[in-house]
Amino acid sequence: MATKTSKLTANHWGVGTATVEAGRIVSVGGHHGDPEPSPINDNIPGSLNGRARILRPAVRKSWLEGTPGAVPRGRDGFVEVSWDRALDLIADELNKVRTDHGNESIYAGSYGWSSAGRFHHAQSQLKRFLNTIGGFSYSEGNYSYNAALVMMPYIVGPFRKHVAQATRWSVIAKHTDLVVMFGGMAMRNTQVSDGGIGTHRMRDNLSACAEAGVQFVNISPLRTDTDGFLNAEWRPANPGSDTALMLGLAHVLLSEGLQDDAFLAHYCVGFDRFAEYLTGKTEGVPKTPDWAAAHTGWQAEDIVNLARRMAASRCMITVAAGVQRTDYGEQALWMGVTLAAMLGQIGLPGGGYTVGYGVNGNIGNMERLFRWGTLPQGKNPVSSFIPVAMISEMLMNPGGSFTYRGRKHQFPDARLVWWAGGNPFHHHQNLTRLHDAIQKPDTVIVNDISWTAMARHADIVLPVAAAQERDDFGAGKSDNALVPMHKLVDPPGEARVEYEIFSDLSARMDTDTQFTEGRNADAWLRHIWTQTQAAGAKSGIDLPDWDAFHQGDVIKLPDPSPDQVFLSEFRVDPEANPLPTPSGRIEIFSETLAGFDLPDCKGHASYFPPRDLTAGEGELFMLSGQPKTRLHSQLDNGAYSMSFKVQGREPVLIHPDDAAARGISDGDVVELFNARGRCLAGARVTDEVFEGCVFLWTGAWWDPDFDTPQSRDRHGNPNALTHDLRTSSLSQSPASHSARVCLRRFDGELPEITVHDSPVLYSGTSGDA
Ligand SMILES: Nc1nc2c(c(=O)[nH]1)N[C@H]1C(S)=C(S)[C@@H](COP(=O)(O)OP(=O)(O)OC[C@H]3O[C@@H](n4cnc5c(=O)[nH]c(N)nc54)[C@H](O)[C@@H]3O)O[C@H]1N2
Ligand SMILES: Nc1nc2c(c(=O)[nH]1)N[C@H]1C(S)=C(S)[C@@H](COP(=O)(O)OP(=O)(O)OC[C@H]3O[C@@H](n4cnc5c(=O)[nH]c(N)nc54)[C@H](O)[C@@H]3O)O[C@H]1N2
Ligand SMILES: [Mo]
Repeated sequence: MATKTSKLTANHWGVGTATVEAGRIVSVGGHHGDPEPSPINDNIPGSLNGRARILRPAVRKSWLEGTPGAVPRGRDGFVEVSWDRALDLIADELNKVRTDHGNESIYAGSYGWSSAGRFHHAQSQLKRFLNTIGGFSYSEGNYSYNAALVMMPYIVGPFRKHVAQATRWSVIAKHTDLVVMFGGMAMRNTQVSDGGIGTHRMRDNLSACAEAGVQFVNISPLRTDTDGFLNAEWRPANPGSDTALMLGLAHVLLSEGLQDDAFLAHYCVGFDRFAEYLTGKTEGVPKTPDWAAAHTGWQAEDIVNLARRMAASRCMITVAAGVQRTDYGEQALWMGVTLAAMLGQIGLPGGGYTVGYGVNGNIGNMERLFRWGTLPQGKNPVSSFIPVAMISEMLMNPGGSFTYRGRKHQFPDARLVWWAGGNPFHHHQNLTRLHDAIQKPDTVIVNDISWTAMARHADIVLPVAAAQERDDFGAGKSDNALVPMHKLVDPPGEARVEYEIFSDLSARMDTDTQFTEGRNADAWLRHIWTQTQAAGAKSGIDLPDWDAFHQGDVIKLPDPSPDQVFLSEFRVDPEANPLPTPSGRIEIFSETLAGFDLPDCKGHASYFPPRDLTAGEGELFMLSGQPKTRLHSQLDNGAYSMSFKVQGREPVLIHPDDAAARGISDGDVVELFNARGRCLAGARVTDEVFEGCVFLWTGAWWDPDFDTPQSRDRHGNPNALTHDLRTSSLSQSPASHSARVCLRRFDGELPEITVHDSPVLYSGTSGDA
């Protein structure tokens, strides 16, 4: 009989207890110390053992044959080769590009979430390796809250402080009367926290708020952006209209004299300049409730009533990250701060504003006590970079210029692109354009577990071990748990641990001494753990040695500031604790931003209508938020993710009236289309979505049929339809929530999903010669 063992693992969605039988993971359950473990664990066994697993190094056929353009990337088959051959080819390509074009022609921004684990972090491993050979062009920012990262420092201070120092939910339960949520607070998203989460606390903490009688207003196109137990009032507005709605609320406050003049005078600068815009003195249009109603779909009297209610209560305004992932997403952030400043409760317990509740399961619940040990990435001598969401732009315009944070920069000439631990054919917008753009470089290398759409666009594909196939430890960026991660099984086929791959490659590049520093993976783990122990000791925490830790259970540390109130020190004494803005105050008007003279971000919060609205792209708004059933595109072929698909397609939520108008029933396959692309999806007809909006979850592996018009995606990836314009020329952030689409029932012959199988593979020895 096969032996059965049970061991610990860690993922971005939490701690798992895995059962292994006969060398295979058969199930992953929750950990006993977690009140609400994530069912995303159920994706692990099926996906890691799935048909799309990459088992051997592979090289794109036409590229290997020396006719790289014969079949475009993404459509070609692959020849499986030996590790030696694959690594020799990579070493040759690296040397060629360095000699002919310099290291800045290596683009290794390699954005993506990869998997949990302090040491085996794909992107860090790749960057550390490339830094030993002279560096690479990199990317700045992320796809999550980039507009906030760039914008908040100008008006309040660094965004990462906002989330680390977010007012705790326990404080809200005690002090707050009313939480007004732009973009809601989706419980499904709080399954996840970057690097891992030891305890899912959100449901308990929000339940305490509900029990204490805190009222919630959910201003979001999706009712389920708050869970039923909160009894939130659901007040949807047109997507992209949050700034207009907030301006309407601000207009009511000002015209009824409900604003806090003392707060605006002591703690803020520039309210008067903003007020001129609000009242129409500048630009000629007063932002009255009637004006706001026309943009948002609200009734003017509801705007008046909500504004009065907010002024009469201890009120917390929240803006979800999703809201800044829209056209001009910076403005909703700035307007949220402006509105909260007018109410004058910033820095008071349970009042003010927060950006980012719900981005992960820890924000407002927990913060890390000290910095965990980490694999140093070394120094990158190359200074050329792009804002992360300009990938297609960069590939299409080598040497072209772009604006970012008020300055002009130049795109590198990316000849070699290397991705490890991310999937741009999941995360980027307008995928048919990315498909065209990725044809440009000379060489594309991808490390991944499975044959994702990105791996299919590579010239050289390296099969890597998954988190469950290597020893490590998990410790989330904003979490308090240290989790032993066990190698549960061997990697399948010839897949290898990335550290070993880069060690071998660095030997070929003569940089192995720098890359390994004489350590193997086990020695690194012990080294990083020793650093963690030392950091713990400084905070008065005594951690066991590596062996005792790794053989033991999860270690949980306390929240360093369980009564945290965001900006309370500033409120108490703004002279002694100024904000890190030019004025030291909240900048309702920013001279710096005004000085950049940008068309799409002025000196104060301003409303710009979403772009697709005027472009006539389609009659419905398409939202594409994070899926409940997986993390982004990871393990999409696993059991939990698959169990929600409709006839194999990703579900799209459609309002009953929008469905009826198009003869669509629940369970039908539908086609979404616009000027950029099209995809199939499975209809879920529900009144949980605002009329006029459809909601298609992100993360279905892109499965284009190149023989159909616009290379129709068979599976339901929203980025077949989204535009890849950025939020603004200030931050160049992705604006994936702003898309317009058309919708119809699909009555044609249903194509098979092909992306959950491997691409065409030619067996290897010919390529090995
Ligand atoms: N339309 C639309 N698009 C969006 C969003 C949206 O709301 N709407 N959301 C955006 C957001 S917020 C984000 S953060 C991005 C997420 O975008 P990504 O982070 O790129 O998405 P993931 O699916 O997590 O990709 C991680 C990849 O790493 C691989 N992987 C896992 N472990 C390892 C490992 O150890 N080594 C290697 N080499 N690979 C590994 C996985 O198989 C997977 O292919 O998507 C963005 N895209
Ligand atoms: N299960 C699961 N959890 C996750 C992730 C995952 O992939 N799976 N990903 C994690 C990551 S990387 C991130 S960044 C966070 C993202 O966290 P968020 O950015 O908060 O999540 P989203 O789902 O993109 O958006 C939240 C909601 O905003 C609403 N929304 C969209 N546009 C607008 C608008 O214009 N106005 C208003 N008022 N509302 C709007 C949508 O209804 C959407 O449900 O989630 C994290 N959590
Ligand atoms: Mo994200």
